[in-house]
Amino acid sequence: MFDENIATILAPYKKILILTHEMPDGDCIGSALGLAQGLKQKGIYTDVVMKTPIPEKYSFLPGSEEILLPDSLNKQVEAVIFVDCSDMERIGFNLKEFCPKINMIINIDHHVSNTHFGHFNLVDTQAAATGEIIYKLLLKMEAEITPDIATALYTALVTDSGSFQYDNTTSTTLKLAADLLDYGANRKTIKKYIWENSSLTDINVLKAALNSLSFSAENKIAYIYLSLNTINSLQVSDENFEGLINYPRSIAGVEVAIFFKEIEPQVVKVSFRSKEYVDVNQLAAVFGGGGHVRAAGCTLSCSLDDAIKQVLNVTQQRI
Ligand SMILES: [Mn+2]
Repeated sequence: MFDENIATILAPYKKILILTHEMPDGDCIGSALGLAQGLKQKGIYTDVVMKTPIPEKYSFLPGSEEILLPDSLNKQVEAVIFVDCSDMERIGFNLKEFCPKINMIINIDHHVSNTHFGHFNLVDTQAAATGEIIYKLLLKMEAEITPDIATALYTALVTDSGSFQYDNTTSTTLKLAADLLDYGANRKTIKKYIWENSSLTDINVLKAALNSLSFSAENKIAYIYLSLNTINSLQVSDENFEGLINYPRSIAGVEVAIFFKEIEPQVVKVSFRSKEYVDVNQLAAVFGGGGHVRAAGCTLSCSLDDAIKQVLNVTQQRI
């Protein structure tokens, strides 16, 4: 954690980049937009850049229409804030290639696997969402928490905490969420866009995923998988996968839920969730990935069948 005032650190820079991870989720989008609006009040102008367009369900967030793709990056930019990224690779593109002049890196995150890659690192692994850290930072900067900022940060909190159900939810999370409602977070709109907005494709992907549901280790491991063929035939985009892993996770007696997704021939993305005792951050690290104790991921370069075999093997040893 750093005590320096972020506004002072950033004051010499004309334009600052805010970057988040690939396949943006509610936490990184809400955190980035909330931070951008807070900094703007202090005369600090930012470009929020993400590798891919945000999922449609987050399009209600004020400022989301101004999010840029890496192609439109300002090559002269010298300062960058990484939001919700455990390491620099999480942004999904080579920053040095796009912005060779970067000389100030600020890292704001809550992943236990964070590598403290910044010149300044604001990493709080107790925070349920990066949005919690951004909120505290904005208060410290004496930014005004507008209804738009409150909506962005509430979205970050409510999505990364699984609607305040996951173990990362603390009394602080709930207190901050209550504050954000008082500041005018638009809870009804958030609810409508995020949880009452499934497309037919979402449901077809869910059908295919549930069709694959399998068990291991006396039903303590439950997993689902989607092959590249299935994904192509359903014309799926990244956002259709969100939340699928909660189905195997929700089954009584299951400790570890795993979702295998073949994204290219010989490339399989794996997501892990655990309930009580298996540290899936360590589990994902075996395959070069990471994340949180109860939620993590990794990517394997092999066939879907091989990925399932290898990952189940390692998981079984930890059950
Ligand atoms: Mn997060």
